[in-house]
Amino acid sequence: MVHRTQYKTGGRPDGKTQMTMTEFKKFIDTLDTNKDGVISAEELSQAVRKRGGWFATWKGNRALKSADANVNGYVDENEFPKLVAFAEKELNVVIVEY
Ligand SMILES: [Ca+2]
Repeated sequence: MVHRTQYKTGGRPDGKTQMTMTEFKKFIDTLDTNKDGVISAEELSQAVRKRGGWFATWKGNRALKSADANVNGYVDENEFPKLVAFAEKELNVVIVEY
């Protein structure tokens, strides 16, 4: 197992934001603006919009569809791995596990 401690969060040479799974869960909590415990399509869209980009809303809706395995409009704990994949792809976040 490789510990990539040489980079601080946000300081990666590829410009991506690096965070641990724990940090990522805290980050996801901040996306849950109405605190109902699930990330809705709108909340995910807001997250993408915050990161900028003129096509952010479109991407957010599209990403949620790919993350929302049981197509109920929300991403729950069971779908968390897909949320991780979404963040890595769309939010320039790299999750490091240790
Ligand atoms: Ca919510």
